[in-house]
Amino acid sequence: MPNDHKMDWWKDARFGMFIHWGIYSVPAGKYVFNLPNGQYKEDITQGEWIMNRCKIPVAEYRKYAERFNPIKFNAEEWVLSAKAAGQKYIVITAKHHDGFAMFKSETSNYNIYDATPFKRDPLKELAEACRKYGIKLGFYYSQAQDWGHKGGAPNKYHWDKAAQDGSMDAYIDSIAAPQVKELLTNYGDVAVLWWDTPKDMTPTLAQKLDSITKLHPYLITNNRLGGGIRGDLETPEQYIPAAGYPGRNWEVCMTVNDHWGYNAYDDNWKSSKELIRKLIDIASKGGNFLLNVGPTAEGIIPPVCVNTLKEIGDWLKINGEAIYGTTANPFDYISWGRATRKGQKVFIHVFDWPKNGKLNVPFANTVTKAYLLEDTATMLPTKTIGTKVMVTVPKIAPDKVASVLVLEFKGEPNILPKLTEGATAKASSELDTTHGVNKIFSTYPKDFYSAAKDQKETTIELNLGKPLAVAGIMLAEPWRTWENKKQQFTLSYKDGNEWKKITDGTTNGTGHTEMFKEVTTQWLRLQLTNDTDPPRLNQLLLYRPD
Ligand code: JFZ
Repeated sequence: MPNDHKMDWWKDARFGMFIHWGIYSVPAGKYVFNLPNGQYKEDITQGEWIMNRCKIPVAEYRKYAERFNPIKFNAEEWVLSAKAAGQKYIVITAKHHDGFAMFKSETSNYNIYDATPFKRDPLKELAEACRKYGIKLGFYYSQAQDWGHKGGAPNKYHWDKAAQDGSMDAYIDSIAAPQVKELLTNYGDVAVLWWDTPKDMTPTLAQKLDSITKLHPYLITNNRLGGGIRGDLETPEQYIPAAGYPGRNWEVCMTVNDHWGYNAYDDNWKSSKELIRKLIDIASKGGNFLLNVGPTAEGIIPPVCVNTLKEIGDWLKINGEAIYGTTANPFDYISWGRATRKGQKVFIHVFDWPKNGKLNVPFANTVTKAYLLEDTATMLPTKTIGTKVMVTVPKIAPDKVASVLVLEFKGEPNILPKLTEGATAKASSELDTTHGVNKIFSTYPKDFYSAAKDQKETTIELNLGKPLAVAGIMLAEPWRTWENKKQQFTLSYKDGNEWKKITDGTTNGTGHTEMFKEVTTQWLRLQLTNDTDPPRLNQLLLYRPD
């Protein structure tokens, strides 16, 4: 019997910690290739995929287990770091693609208890610490890819055939299914099961694992089991969907530097400011943020990461009410910030503080109270002017990263319709009827417009129905970060009979949002060029002047 409320805590939580930890933390990103001429070549770019990317034979890779002894591992410290960051749940790699189990498994002795000098079960200790500090615990399990057991996917890419070739059915029956049962029975309440890379997963194989999870009605699973099983949430990786994921629960997973597993050479750390604003952007679109740490082989979360997480937590200590338990931005896009809602409160997260001390919020409701979360005792003057509420705020921004203004209002948000409401479009070519140009108006993320298959460019003309003031555009695109796609775009408006350029640029294939000097027009033209594929667009949104 589906449990409709199982997602409630998860939706309220908004922010979790992802932990990629395994014996791949021993090489810490470095692999030395011995070359025939006695020379050698060093690669320091690796992480949790080192065994695959460096085609390390199984027997050689297993030696990392003999050197894995994380004596500085302290489960309570990890859980308290998550707590200090304001993260409400933890998802840790119980088994990643290398097939090594980070828990005491009766199913395979290729695990941390039996195959390393550590002789402890870190998942047992983490489960206890999570219960003690009220943090939900979830397990990442690589159900398909397993480079350490015969039959693990991807069969056709095995580089150590003698040790890896075998039946995937047998692998699922003898390794994956029994281990998933162990994880869901030996560690108390498991809140989330995070599958990954469903290579070669057929509906039959997926059913073998899905049937186990069905015995746990409160267990949340993601969309990466395969075999057509959608799970409870979408998992955009390393990017924030431009328009969120209307109609689905979704969770952005992201690294703090450029690696999931520990890489001692990667110090391209994102700042707490950047990460706080990503958390706000994600929450303003109704999503969750699963932010990763990659502990060392000693069992230490890199201090720079702990500090950055602490700074995020310090911001949430003051502004958590504007993130936890909120829903998506009720009104139009705001270029100078973002918005979340909780009932009759709307939280305006201001990134760019107004020099003139005036904030114009695009909704026309009666505001009963306006104040800053930083100083809830001081009421701020407001005035409704047409379709906006103007709030007079202090000259100095209370917070350098994001200052939260709270507006308590009456009624349902009374906002102007989207500029694309009632708009029509025509395109120079379409792939087929299911990828017609009208898909650009669909909010369903899987819908997309595509130009005809032999086209590398397309022109889309928009008729807004009447002259409207336009000052921004959002282009949602269907690709993922690692696909490194890009599209050149030029946006123009019709002035009399002449097309005049508004802006142009290049996207990164995962979406592009840009504000520009406002124009009032009924006709817009978007020219898209794509060097590798027919141009595509999931969605197009236009924004009013702020
Ligand atoms: C996967 C893992 O391979 C990676 O190691 C990490 O655990 C991340 C969270 O998830 O990364 C992916 C997942 C999917 C694709 C590529 C990388 N994909 O769909 O191409």
